[in-house]
Amino acid sequence: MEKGQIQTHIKGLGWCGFGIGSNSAEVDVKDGKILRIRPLHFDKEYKPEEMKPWKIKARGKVFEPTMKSLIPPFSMAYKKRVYSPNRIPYPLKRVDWDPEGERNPQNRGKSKFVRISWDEAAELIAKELKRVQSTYGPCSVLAQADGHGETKAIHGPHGCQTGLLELLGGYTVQARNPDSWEGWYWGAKHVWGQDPVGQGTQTNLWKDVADNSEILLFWGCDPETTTWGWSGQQASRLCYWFTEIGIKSIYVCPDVNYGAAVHADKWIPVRPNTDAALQLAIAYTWITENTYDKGFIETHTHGFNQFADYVLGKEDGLPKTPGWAAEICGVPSRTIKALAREWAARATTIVHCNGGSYVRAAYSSEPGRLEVCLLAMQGLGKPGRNQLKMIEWGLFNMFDQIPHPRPEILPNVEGAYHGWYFTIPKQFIPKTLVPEAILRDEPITWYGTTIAGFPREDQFIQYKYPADDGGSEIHMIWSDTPCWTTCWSGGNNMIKALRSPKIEFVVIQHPWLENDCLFADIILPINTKLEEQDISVDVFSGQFNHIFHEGQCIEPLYESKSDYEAVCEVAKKLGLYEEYTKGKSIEDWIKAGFETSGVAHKISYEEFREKDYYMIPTAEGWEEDQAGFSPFYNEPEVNPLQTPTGKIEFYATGLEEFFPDDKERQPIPKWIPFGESHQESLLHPRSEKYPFLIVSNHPRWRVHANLDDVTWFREIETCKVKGADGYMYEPVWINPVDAEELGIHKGDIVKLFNERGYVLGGAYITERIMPGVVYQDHGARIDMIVPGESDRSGANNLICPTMTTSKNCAGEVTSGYLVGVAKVDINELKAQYPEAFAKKYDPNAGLVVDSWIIGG
Ligand SMILES: Nc1nc2c(c(=O)[nH]1)N[C@H]1C(S)=C(S)[C@@H](COP(=O)(O)OP(=O)(O)OC[C@H]3O[C@@H](n4cnc5c(=O)[nH]c(N)nc54)[C@H](O)[C@@H]3O)O[C@H]1N2
Ligand SMILES: Nc1nc2c(c(=O)[nH]1)N[C@H]1C(S)=C(S)[C@@H](COP(=O)(O)OP(=O)(O)OC[C@H]3O[C@@H](n4cnc5c(=O)[nH]c(N)nc54)[C@H](O)[C@@H]3O)O[C@H]1N2
Ligand SMILES: [Mo]
Repeated sequence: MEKGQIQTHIKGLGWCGFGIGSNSAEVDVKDGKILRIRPLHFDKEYKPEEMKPWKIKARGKVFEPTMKSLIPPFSMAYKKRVYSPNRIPYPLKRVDWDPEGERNPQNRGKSKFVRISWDEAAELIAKELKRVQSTYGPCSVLAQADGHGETKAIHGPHGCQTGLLELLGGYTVQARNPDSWEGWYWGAKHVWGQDPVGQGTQTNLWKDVADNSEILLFWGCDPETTTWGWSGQQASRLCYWFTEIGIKSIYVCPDVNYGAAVHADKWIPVRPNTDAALQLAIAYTWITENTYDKGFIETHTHGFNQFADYVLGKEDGLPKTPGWAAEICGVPSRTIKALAREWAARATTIVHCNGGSYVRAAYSSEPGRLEVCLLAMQGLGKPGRNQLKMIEWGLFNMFDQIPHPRPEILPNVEGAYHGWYFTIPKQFIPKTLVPEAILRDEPITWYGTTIAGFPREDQFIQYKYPADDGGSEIHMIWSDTPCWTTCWSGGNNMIKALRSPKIEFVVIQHPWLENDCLFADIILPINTKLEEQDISVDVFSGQFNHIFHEGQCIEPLYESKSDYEAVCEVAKKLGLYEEYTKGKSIEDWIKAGFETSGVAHKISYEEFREKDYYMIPTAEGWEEDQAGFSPFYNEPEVNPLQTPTGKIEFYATGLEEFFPDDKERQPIPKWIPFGESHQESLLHPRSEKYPFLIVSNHPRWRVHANLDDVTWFREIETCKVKGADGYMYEPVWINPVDAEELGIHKGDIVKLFNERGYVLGGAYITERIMPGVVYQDHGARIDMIVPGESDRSGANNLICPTMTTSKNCAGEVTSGYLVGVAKVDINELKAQYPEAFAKKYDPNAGLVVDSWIIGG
């Protein structure tokens, strides 16, 4: 390569992970440095007639894919993450962790790290693995190996260690919760038998909506934000087009989110996690005004009468009128009635990305299943009346059901993939229950594997930790997903667990020094995908399915290696290198990935490598596939649902059979403001002390824990608010009415608090958030003031409820809970905790690595 010459590589850049969810991009490299990242022009190597682009024609207009990839906007800034000053440069060991002497678990998150060599790190890990497994049994090692991240196949991003642990005789896995869709999983699944939104029946819905819908209800949906790191810009284009062809967009959410700001014809503000009351009042209006589909209820549903009795107040003496709901949810009763009437009169489809925070709040099973009940009351599957998913087209088993035209081939990279596969070894712990499992001395139990895609019946099976035959307590953690603290429910509790003396060794592999990494004993420096060669597919972006080879753009930075290579180092020390790698080189793995991808009969490997990508043409006749639930709508007997009755169950027969006494998830969906598990409602006396409901959305300027240190974003005022002390605080949106009452001004440093601790933020005063509600995105890099108690960066998951969705539902609760809000005197805090505030800080990148490395 001559100096000054530009070299270009295709890379899949998205953050879903698992080797899918990539949006193909091109990376220009000059003199060994990344120059820029830009879309891939599909027509560089393929002619449109080879790709057979689909076209949706409706109301005199046409919607079709573009000839370039619609990459997520975050991708374009990714070089800032690659070159972040927070990259972990070399292997590190916690200074006061001595495997031969004092381990000082209580100092995790407090003490600093020293540099060690790869050789020493791998040797220490191998030794500890052998010691822990021979002392306590194979299951005593917990693999935290789930999570989203860079879309890698050969190199990770999550679960490379599980392959090696299997060779060592077993491990415990942290089972990935159905995080994105808890409410659908624990609730709706018992009504329509299928997994969450979009994982059911989604065939040809874009076409159905374009042809038949008159109203789109964006219910807890922000199609402009949740696509920025995910499926790219197609959702945005589609929303503009739906407006262009005359479909009305109504947004139901506590904030004028970024989608509402540009697409909404109407915004209906609703208080966080009060959707169930609003939904019940809509049902009430339809029942009392006789505007629901009685024929459909008769032939397609089960248990409507019991539901109607509850709605009308015959069961509990409390009719769920619009007036009743208005008090609870903040939507005026006239608006509720108007919404109900419009919905009944005009073909309405509900649009989600994954459902918004109310499917991840206390008792989220209830609004989740109430939505399906409402859809059923208007004839689910009738033309224009469906539930439409706006991201992740093509995830998991949705492949046949994606709303863009039926693909001819669904390419995959299974043959090259090294990550965890959503299978469970002998012992597992749901992610939400990991702190409890560590902190409690007695065994714990729960229902269901908690893994997305598992059948409804699995929720009736009770599991246990430590598992009965061959299980054991965990004593070591090996994580490649070090963001439990800032992404899950009750992070402060996880901090306590990570400091437990039961956990003798914590090894973490990660590219950046952040979040749970600070609690490790050994840290391995991982590189980004731009530093490695790989193979990837795009089945996700709603354009064309395609598969591509990913070239190595730059040399690995510092001493970093890929997740896979890092595990290889440990495997070598254990004498398992050949077995772990199956004797294959990276080139061999790429070939294996190609050969099993499903396209090998279409293009030779040589041609694939020469062109670097293969575009899969759209299947002929895709328009004929029936839309969404219309097969069920048209012939319910021929196409039954996977519920016990095969019908939509207003009265869930499975719940009646297995949990007859569960007050928090009864056979009929209910409005549950508070109960045994949660008291997170304005109707509960706790709200006197903590009078605000917090909305903690998926971050506009991050993907969860990813990207918090991207310089280009941090200068945007909804990304960070610069405090008077120069620190970049995570914004807290406060309505002007509340701000005045609290004496808070724009830019003030504030704290959000409850019994579980407090986090700071920077006040952003705006009418885009409704009164009584504050909004702070989730996922900020933690910056502890007192570990386990307080945090400066605004990592609000630290203070969200530790209790799961409800007693028998092990889901996360991460939004829509109670907090107090107050202005903070930062100088007072600084005087109180001088050490915490003395850490090295760069406003462009947050806390810097050197503040954690001795001699760094
Ligand atoms: N408050 C609040 N909390 C929520 C939610 C909410 O709505 N509100 N939503 C929930 C939802 S839906 C989800 S999906 C979860 C997300 O939770 P996770 O999926 O756990 O979070 P991520 O930050 O996407 O990714 C996990 C970690 O992987 C790291 N990573 C990325 N690429 C690589 C790699 O190549 N190698 C290694 N070793 N590490 C890598 C990231 O830096 C990050 O630390 O959060 C949940 N938490
Ligand atoms: N930029 C970015 N994009 C992402 C992600 C990310 O972290 N960052 N994460 C990805 C992942 S893993 C997932 S699961 C999806 C999530 O996709 P979603 O579940 O759709 O995302 P959320 O941000 O949780 O919620 C969307 C909107 O719901 C509204 N909302 C919040 N609380 C309530 C409530 O109580 N009631 C009602 N009616 N509305 C409410 C807010 O307006 C919010 O903007 O996004 C994906 N895309
Ligand atoms: Mo998610």
